[in-house]
Amino acid sequence: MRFVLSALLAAGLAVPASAAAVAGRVEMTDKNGKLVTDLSEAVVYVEGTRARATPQKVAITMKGKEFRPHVVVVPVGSTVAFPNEDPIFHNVFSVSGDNRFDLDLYKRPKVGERVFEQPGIVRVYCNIHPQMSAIVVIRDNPWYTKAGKDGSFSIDGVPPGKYTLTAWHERAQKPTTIELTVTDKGLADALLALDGRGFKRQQHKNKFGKDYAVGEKY
Ligand SMILES: [Cu+2]
Repeated sequence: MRFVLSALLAAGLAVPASAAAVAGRVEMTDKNGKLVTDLSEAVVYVEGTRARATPQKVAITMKGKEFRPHVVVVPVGSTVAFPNEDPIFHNVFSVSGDNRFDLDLYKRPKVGERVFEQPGIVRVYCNIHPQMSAIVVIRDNPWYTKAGKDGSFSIDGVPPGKYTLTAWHERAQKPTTIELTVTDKGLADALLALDGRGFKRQQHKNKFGKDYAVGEKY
C-alpha cells in the first residue's frame, strides 16, 4: 500500500493526503442458516456524512422480462436509463417515497430514463410483469460500493472520521451497521453480518396500489 501510494506520488498524481480505504467483508445467513455463497447484490456504504459525488449515468436493461442488473448504487443526481430490449411493451415505475416515478409503456427505440435526486432505496417494477424488479440505491456521498461475489469490498478515499458503515441486501430483513473510526491508514477488516433467515418474497402491488391481474399473458 505504501509502495503504491509513493509510486502514485512519484508519478505526480493527486492523492488526497489523508483519504484511505475502508475494506472488509459482508456475509449473510440464509433461511437454512447457511452462509450465502453469492453476495454480489449486497451494497456497502458509509453513512453519516454528506459529500458531493459526481453524478453517474447507468443503464438497467429490460430483457427477457427481467431488469439487468438487478441492483445498482449511484450518487444523488445520477441518471438511470431503462432500455427495453424485448419485442414487447414494458413499463417502469416506483412508488418509493420521494423517488417515485412512472415512465409509462414503451418499447424500442424509446428509452425511458429517470434522474434520482433523493437518497434512499428505490424499488423499481414493471406494471405489466409482476416478476420484474430492480433496486436503485441512491447515496449522498461518494463512499459506496457493491460487494464482490465472495462478499469482499473496498471503498476508496474515505477521509478520517467517525462513520456508520452499512451493508444492505434485498434478502436481509434490515441493513447491518457498524460504527467505525477511520484513521489516515484506513480500515482493512470490517465484518458486516446480514441476517437473511427470515426472507420471504412478497408480491408487490402495481402502480395503482392494486394486485396484478391473475393469469397475465403478455
Ligand atoms: Cu414488463
